[in-house]
Amino acid sequence: MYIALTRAVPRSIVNCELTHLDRQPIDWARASAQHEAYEAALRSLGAEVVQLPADERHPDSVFIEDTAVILDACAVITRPGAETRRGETAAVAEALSAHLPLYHIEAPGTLDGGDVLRVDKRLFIGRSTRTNVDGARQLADVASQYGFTCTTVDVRDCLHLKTAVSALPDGKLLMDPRRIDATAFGGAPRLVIDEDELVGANVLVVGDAVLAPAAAPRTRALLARSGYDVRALDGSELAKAEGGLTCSALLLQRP
Ligand code: CIR
Repeated sequence: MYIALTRAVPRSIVNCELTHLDRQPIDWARASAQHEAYEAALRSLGAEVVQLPADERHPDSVFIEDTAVILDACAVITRPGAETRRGETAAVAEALSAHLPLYHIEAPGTLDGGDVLRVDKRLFIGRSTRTNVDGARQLADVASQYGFTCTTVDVRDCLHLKTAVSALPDGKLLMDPRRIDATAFGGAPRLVIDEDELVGANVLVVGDAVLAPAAAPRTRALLARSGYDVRALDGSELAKAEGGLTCSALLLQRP
């Protein structure tokens, strides 16, 4: 049902960008093993995983989500907010061009895919330290041609919009309202993560399954009690690079 585009973990991940966390040693072998388990989980849910080779020149290139936004009938190649990440997009554009027509965010716009939350035909676009007003507007211009309604959301105390809010399989939101302007979502139904589990708000939805961080047991219990099919995944090593579970894949619906 899905093609999941991923990218192997480079050894240079130890030099990743950091915004909200202090640098801690990252064990490449452990990060790679967790990434392989992540890919295995995607396969077990019916996805075909297509892995791009590691790119040592770009320490954050495993976080492929930030390089493109998939909108069913097209993809938008981003212009990442961190200059060190701009060179990541070329290989992703080449891989995606086999599947979809491409649009590109142009300077002075910046946009990271981690700032784009899709709920059916709505896009919520985070304004963060990575995504600026011009980048958000360029994405909205493309997306509106494909029938999407776009709303911008201020991101306060986290890297990306999706660090603090995810959409569950039924469209309900899972969020940490302390770190974003939650009023932008109006009265949309929501679940609030456990307040001590900052990583709990970023979950990866594949069909009806919700892949949630092993490090957020209370949020997982809340999801299970609410009737979701929750699977725990350990992403602790890449979390030291400020990556959550959505960051390491781009999901394309198979035609
Ligand atoms: C960065 O700062 O760009 C990387 N160290 C982490 C990117 C995580 N990506 C995401 O949340 N979508």
